[in-house]
Amino acid sequence: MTLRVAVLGVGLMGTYHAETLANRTSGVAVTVINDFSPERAQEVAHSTGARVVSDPLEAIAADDVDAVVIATPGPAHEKQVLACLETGKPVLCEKPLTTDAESSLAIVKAEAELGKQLIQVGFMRRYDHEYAHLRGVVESGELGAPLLLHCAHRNKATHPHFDSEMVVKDALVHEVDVTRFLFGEEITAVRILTPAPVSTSHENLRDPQFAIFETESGRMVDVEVFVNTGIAYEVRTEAVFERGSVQIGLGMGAVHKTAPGVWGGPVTADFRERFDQAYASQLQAWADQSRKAIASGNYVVNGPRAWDGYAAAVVCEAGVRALNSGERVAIELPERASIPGA
Ligand code: ISE
Repeated sequence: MTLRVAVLGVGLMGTYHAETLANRTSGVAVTVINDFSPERAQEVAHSTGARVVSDPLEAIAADDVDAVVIATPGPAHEKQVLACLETGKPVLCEKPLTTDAESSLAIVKAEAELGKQLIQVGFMRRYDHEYAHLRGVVESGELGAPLLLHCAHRNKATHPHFDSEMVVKDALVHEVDVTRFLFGEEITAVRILTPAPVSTSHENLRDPQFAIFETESGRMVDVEVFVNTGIAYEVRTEAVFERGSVQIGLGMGAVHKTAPGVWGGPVTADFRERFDQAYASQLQAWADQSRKAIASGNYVVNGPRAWDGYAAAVVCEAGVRALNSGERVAIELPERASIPGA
């Protein structure tokens, strides 16, 4: 069967997803495009062979739609994800799952009550070969137990309206998920330090920021998030184990030796370039899993689930409190097992 997909929201990410689905994902047809801008929707529909549906809920319910990719702005997610649950359609929702922890938990519970795993959250780093390798090293135990993570997350530039809280909710959220993914445990406290800002910062933007996470077993993670380096897109993670360390994201694919005494290689300009393979693998895995679920009636999500979106929302909310207070903020999640099926 061909999985007929609606893409909601065709800004930067949605357009990239629609094109990846249409041109580089097997077993998929993009049938419906929705966007608040009719011209934009028409443009992407034209290039992907889809039709435009102007109402997002109608797009989700459409007969020629089996599954949905949500790339609309965060505040629209809650209603749209709930509509996917109501119509029983698998959905890949870009982060954030919703904009606050309370509504994310409501979604976790609604999906659990339905008894069908329909929601995957777009934490695409889990599909990046290097992160998957690192998770493999943790799982194999070959270097002993992991103890620490050192992370750097640098963007070349952000929009002028990108503020301090967005550094946490939009950028640091990836390290929240990476920490939970690599260590396989929840984050229990967060602290955010704000060093002297880069001169291009403004009143509402503390940049860079320095976050420290503690996890259930007492492991620690430090993260530098610097979203206006003016240089390039760099995401690095070093895991320190009992018997060694592993570093990823060095961009060491090809090392060039050029001018005398100079060596180096290309650095990626933005996250689409750096994580292109992860985004494409994520969509292919999600499409394969959705086709299988629809054919068998057994709905299972192997990627990050609604619970992962919820846990990230809880940590980010605490992160914003930590940012504003300068204090260590403890985090309490309900027991996942207390919501059977979550
Ligand atoms: C963006 O939304 C992403 O997901 C990128 O991975 C991140 O680096 C960037 O800071 C975010 O704005």
